[in-house]
Amino acid sequence: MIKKVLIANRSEIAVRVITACREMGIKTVAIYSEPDKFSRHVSLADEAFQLEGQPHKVYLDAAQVVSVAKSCGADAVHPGYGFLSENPDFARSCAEAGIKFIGPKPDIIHRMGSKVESRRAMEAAGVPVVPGTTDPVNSADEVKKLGAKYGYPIAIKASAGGGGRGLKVVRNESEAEAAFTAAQREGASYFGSGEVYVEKYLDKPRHIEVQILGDEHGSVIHLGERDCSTQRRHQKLIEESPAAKLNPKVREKLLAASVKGAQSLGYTSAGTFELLVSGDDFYFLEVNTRVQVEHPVTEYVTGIDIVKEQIRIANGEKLSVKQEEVSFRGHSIECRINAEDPFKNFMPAPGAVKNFAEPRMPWVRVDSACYSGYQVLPFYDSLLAKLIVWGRDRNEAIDRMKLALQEFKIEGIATTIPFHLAELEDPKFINAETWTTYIESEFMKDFAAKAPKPTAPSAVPSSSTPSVSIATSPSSNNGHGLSTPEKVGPFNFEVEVDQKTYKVAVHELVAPGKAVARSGGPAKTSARSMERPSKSADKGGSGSGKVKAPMHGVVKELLVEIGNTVTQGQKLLIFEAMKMESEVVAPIAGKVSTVTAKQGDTVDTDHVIMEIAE
Ligand code: MV4
Repeated sequence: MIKKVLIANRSEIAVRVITACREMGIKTVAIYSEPDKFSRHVSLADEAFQLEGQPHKVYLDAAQVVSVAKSCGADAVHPGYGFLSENPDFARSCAEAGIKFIGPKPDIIHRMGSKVESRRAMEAAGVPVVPGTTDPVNSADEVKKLGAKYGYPIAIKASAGGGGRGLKVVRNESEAEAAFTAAQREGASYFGSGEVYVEKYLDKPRHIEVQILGDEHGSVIHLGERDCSTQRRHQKLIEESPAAKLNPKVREKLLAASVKGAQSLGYTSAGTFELLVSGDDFYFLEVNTRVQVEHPVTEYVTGIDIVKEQIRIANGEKLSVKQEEVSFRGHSIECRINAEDPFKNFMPAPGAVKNFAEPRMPWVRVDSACYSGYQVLPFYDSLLAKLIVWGRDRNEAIDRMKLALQEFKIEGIATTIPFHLAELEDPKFINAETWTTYIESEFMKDFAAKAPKPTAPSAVPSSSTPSVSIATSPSSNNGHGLSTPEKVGPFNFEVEVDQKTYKVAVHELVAPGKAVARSGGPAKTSARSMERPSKSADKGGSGSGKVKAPMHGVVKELLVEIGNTVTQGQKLLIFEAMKMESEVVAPIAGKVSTVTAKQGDTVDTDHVIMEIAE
């Protein structure tokens, strides 16, 4: 029996797993990077260990994680999502160390990591796949032949890909060559494999996924579907269950097909079958072998705790329910509250959260590791909180979500709350008529006009009012941030350091009042962090254009080299920060005179990546 779980993750999902473990009487061990020492996942766990290494790399350090798990006596590891969760080698090395990996078997993770392989497996199991190849495609000529066979548009996809990377749409024969090369290159550089395959490209599909649970006794069940069509550049923003306006016959078929697919794999643990739905047709896309960010909407409509099921399954126990005992009730919606500015192209907005007050309402759940005084770090994705509501029907859930968003106070940084409020008023969303590219191709066009205006923050004390932000030490377990009074202090504390006692007065962090953005509009973060990459270049005195890193991040792709002539606004490089890619464009026309970074380099805020001479 599992007695102690190491959570190989951070932030909200680590908190979520810790909660499930505590409920089951299981001890928990957190791991953290140095700057993550104030995260709630650290203070909530029974034990916590700081990992050695760079903040953006430590949670990926399989060897170190296994070694910590061994030395602290953990008998199981929960990987959460992202990081090591779909790394078959990590799952294997846990097993070799005698530690249970809370997830599917390593060979299943490995097989599903290859899209070509998973398509083949699903085709063999009789699950519909998008028309296309189940063998890798090796030349642009082959791509053209397939274009003629299936009819354009077609998609070229990296077999090792996921999310949107390595996906290229080919609309006619003339685009085949470039798309083939680009998909191969992206596959090789992001996923270490240049293997690509071809599918018919579906126009305006919905993205629907099926939650699967399988145990080691051969039972596989589904917990219904989720619609995740509301997303932007492959980042999901709103998810819901059930999928609205889905033909009940189609629903029944796609749920049954996913269960059949999972059974054919001998799938164990929680998993998600991703599908594209177009009219009454559905097609298998990929299997995600982890617990997903959006699992709470399924928990709300079924009442089943997916993380606890994962732990029971890893223990060798049977699923706690049979398929016929799973009942679906009402409707649930999740909004991802990200530290991003929807008024600035969803630019990541790391910084200090000055006030974080969750909505307190029935049928509302907030999954978050955030609290007043929390620092959103630039090294990780920008998910601040998941806001999840339940309603008897979709309309009630939408109304509840709108109120919860209005009541959610996050001050100090920009968030996606204004986006959510606008989207929930959108007729296309209300009528469930959206599709995977709707947000970027249509909704965002006049977003600024329909969004609730973020009010300017009233007198945020900067230099005039001294303020101290206190965060508890990692070893304490006060669960800070669980309930935060709006109006704080000054409170007087006595703090003991090295056997000396100090008197510390803690003042309120943010001036309260109605004028402070209720919906998390941008307050005063550093001007720099709010800038878009396209504006992040200064003009030097002599007319040279300095192209600076907009924040700490990675140069993903250089699109020009020294000596190239560029026009103003031309794309120079792809920059990645907080798991988001953005394009950096030329501030002026001229010649690229210096390039100080190569592809894959990590650079600090304001590092001059290139200079352009007029
Ligand atoms: C597609 C598609 C249309 N036709 N495949 C994007 C990410 C990767 N997981 C698969 N993706 C897509 N594959 C065919 N044959 C459209 C998408 C797609 C998409 C899929 C799921 C969620 C969001 C998406 C956004 C744009 C495109």
